[in-house]
Amino acid sequence: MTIVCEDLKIIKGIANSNIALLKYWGKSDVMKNIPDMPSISINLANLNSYVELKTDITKQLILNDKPIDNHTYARWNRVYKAISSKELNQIDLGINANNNFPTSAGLASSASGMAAMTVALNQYYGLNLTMSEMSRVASKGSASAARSIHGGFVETVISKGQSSDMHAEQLVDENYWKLSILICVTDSSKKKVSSSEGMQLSKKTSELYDSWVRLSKNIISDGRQALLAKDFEKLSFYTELSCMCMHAVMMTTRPELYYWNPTTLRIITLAKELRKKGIPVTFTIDAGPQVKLITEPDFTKSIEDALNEIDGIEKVIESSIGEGAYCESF
Ligand code: 2P0
Repeated sequence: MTIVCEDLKIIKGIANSNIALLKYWGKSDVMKNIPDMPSISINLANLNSYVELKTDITKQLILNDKPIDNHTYARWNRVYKAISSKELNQIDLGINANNNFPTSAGLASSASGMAAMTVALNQYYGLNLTMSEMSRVASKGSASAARSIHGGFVETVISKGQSSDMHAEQLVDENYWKLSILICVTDSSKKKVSSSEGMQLSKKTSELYDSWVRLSKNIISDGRQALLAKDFEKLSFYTELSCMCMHAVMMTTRPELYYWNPTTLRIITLAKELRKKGIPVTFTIDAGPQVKLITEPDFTKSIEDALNEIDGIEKVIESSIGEGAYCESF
């Protein structure tokens, strides 16, 4: 394998987190990380992961200033192996990863982290992979990471059968539709049940799972149409339908997965009240109690003012739709 960057001391991969407007929950192949249904996401410009590859140290694997745990090692190993065909314990580099937002709290830190690592390793090994190929590699670390390689509005592509695989493609870029996202953090502590674990439980035990798989395919095609037509009202409908169906599956999982807290529900109620007053706003919630409000930029300020009246919000992170993952070297 050619290493073109031997003279460099640090290669830094930078990638943004993403949120699915139209979600997936559940996998057809856990080992290969292949979802049971597609998803459509937006890239979040202000939620960033940085993965530095340090060529002057070896085998130091750090996430947010601490050595990585076994769970993170397994994720990183899958990405490293997909790029280098070697195990991570054979690495001749140091890896130092950081997020500028809470880790494992339902804000897709694994998506941005694995995407950042993929672009950095691609550069270090001089592979010149296309964005689609890097998306396929990133998916080995986390299915949602396939989406964080691209900027703008992104859809996953799943191929089934013997050589089953997944990657994501950009639908339209970040300039297609200027939307503003308000991420309302209601509890930044680490979630008790990880997405990977939760999805497997849901597939095994929720009576709603099969209906969810069928329904989500229609939600994706109708929602995609609304997005491409920039029809905010219709997109809101499908965004919330997707979110609520997914949470119904989570809540009917045994043991049940309640990712919400009382503040989560207060923010949902507020979004509906604001919409009645004519403000274009929709919400989505992932595997955690944070609520993401999506609006048009002119309405950001009035929504922020309304959020100030709600108890229990730790902080609100504002973001626009961001660009795809990239690399810096020095
Ligand atoms: C999504 N989520 O479509 C859904 C909705 C969370 C709720 O993708 O096991 O990071 O690491 O591949 O893909 C989060 O799960 O899980 C996710 P792993 P992934 O955004």
